[in-house]
Amino acid sequence: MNTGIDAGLVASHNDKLQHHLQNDYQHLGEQLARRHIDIDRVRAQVAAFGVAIPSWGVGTGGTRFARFPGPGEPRHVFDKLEDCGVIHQLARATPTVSLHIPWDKCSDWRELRGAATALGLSFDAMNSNTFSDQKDQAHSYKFGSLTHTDAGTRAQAVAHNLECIEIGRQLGSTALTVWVGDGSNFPGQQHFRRAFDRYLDSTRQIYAALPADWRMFLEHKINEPAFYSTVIQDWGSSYLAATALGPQAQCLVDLGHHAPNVNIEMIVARLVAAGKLAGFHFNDSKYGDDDLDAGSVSPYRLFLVFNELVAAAHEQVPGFDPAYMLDQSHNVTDPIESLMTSAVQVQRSYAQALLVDRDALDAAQEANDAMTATHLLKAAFQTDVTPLLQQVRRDAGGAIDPVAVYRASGYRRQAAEARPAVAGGGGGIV
Ligand SMILES: [Mn+2]
Repeated sequence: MNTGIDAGLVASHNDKLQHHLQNDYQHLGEQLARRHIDIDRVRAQVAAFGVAIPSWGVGTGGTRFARFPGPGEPRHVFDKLEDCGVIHQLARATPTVSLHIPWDKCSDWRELRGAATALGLSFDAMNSNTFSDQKDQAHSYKFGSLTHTDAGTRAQAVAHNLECIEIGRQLGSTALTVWVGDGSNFPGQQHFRRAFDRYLDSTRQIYAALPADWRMFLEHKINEPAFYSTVIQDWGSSYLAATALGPQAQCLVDLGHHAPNVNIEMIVARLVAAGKLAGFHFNDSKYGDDDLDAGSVSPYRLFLVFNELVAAAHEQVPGFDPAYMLDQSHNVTDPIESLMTSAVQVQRSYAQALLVDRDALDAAQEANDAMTATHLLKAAFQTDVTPLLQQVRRDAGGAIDPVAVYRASGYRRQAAEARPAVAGGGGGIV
């Protein structure tokens, strides 16, 4: 088993950058002190922040046109864990991994849990898959799964979700994420109300099997693979379903699953207020797809989402406890580099949102001073918190410049030698 990046290499890279980091951190500290912000307090909050890696993210992704595999792709879940270990070792922001079943099935879950522990990792939400058919499956999901018109197909999809809970229990997970691709491609193809009722009937059976300390995350998506209608197409349908199911069911927001120009931060605020925000799948989008790296196109939107989250924590909204996960497909980059960069981008947005002067913003809102209010947000967003993030990584034993150390390590080249390409490997996107 690969044991990650040589600690000596990390240290020698850090040593070279330490002088600059010290100066930059001190300068940022002075800037923040003028704004009555204690940089060390922010540093401690950012250090406690983590975002989960999706196991499927460490393989090269693709589109419905083609997939161009990269060298050294993980062949199975143990390889995926190794890559997740490297991401966390260098960037120190991703202590958990989210598995997808059956993609990540293995013969010994105890061994897998042990391997994760050895890498300093634990398991986040379990993800079920009823959007593609598996080998030897009795019923096809071509026309749906949990909402299929055929009771046998629905029962098969329910049973798969129950299996995911059982596997997750063995791994120490405490959440199940359910996303279905169910929907229709033609007007008239599906009876909208009946399909939703079938969804509720199926998810009630899954909900009933949840351990008491588990949550069920319902993930909505406006389209794809169904291109005319999807059964859980937006936060409204997701909220209706989560409310019908009960308190352990909440709504997961994937940033790429909305119509263009939708105000996602406002959806977040609504779900926070309703006590129904499960958490996030972070990614970015430009034309409606969700495959771009988090914050690569719209970092301000990501900041505005975190502004709502930090405000909710600041105001101590009861039950506020969102789960954070990346969910993106890496088609042209080394997935490890993309995931480290994205985790740091999410962490950056969180750090920036911590810099918002909440009292001043409250006052500006009460006074209807739109210009001051928006300036307060921009002042936080435009603060370069890079030295703070670097310091947090350094404190935790990570790399000041994770991508540079990763490239210098030769990890991918070694992985390519150790992992001969297999058919059907790689990643996906949900
Ligand atoms: Mn997702």
